[in-house]
Amino acid sequence: MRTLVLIPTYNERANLAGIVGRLRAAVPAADVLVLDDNSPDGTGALADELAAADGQVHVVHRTAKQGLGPAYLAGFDWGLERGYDLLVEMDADGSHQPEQLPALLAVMEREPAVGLVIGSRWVSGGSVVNWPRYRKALSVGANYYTRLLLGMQVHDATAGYRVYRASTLRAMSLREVASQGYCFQVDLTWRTSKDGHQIVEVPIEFVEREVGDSKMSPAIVRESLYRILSWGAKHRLGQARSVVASARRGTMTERWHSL
Ligand SMILES: Nc1nc2c(ncn2[C@@H]2O[C@H](COP(=O)(O)OP(=O)(O)O)[C@@H](O)[C@H]2O)c(=O)[nH]1
Ligand SMILES: [Mg+2]
Repeated sequence: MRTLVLIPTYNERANLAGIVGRLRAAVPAADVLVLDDNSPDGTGALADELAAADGQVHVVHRTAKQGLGPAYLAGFDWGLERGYDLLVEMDADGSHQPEQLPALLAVMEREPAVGLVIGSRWVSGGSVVNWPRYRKALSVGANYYTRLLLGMQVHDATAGYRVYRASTLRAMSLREVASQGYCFQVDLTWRTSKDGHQIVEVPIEFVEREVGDSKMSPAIVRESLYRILSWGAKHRLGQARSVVASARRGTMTERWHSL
């Protein structure tokens, strides 16, 4: 299956060559697309050099930092237009180990019904290395909050290491996706689940970056809290309405039988 690995970057000059090299060695058949948001540190120029040296590496230059969501949406468009079968999301900072990608891809090869494979930190066998306590709490808390509101049986809905089957993305109204920050991951997991596609979680070891800075910010956390709450409120309200409707139907049936 033709595979495209999407790597969003913002100020990842110190990490990019290493991660692309490891990826090309681990999964030589996969093509790579770097999605750079005009990083001030020159990551885009470095990506151009990598692309010039390797025909399987490509770059999309975006004009400004607009968040992970819009960058990935541009990458999906690029990949779907070119007929890739599998679209992979992977961070540039080494947290997602390219050597673990074959295990994720193997599920797609083996199970045609699966629409999304998530590299999961929070299933048995998954782990996180070198994360400060507050980051671990944030991730565990975000996943608990997501499960409470949306009721999905996914343990790591915020995970950024994942493989989409092209058909999953084609069936989705990607134009409607407004999430900018990391809640983009929950947004697409929720859409995938509502569309009835099977989601499989494969345990991964997530290793915190050693070089460069995280782009996580209070604004990203606020956006997640707000958007997930609004999806959850709508979902739970819908559930409540259908319970009331079926209770009413039950009452009507009882009345009918009592006549
Ligand atoms: N293109 C683009 N990439 C981004 C943006 N924000 C984060 N990234 C990339 O997304 C990946 C994950 O970001 P990171 O800061 O490591 O998040 P963390 O692992 O949650 O701390 C990295 O490859 C970043 O360079 C953005 O606004 N635009
Ligand atoms: Mg990171």
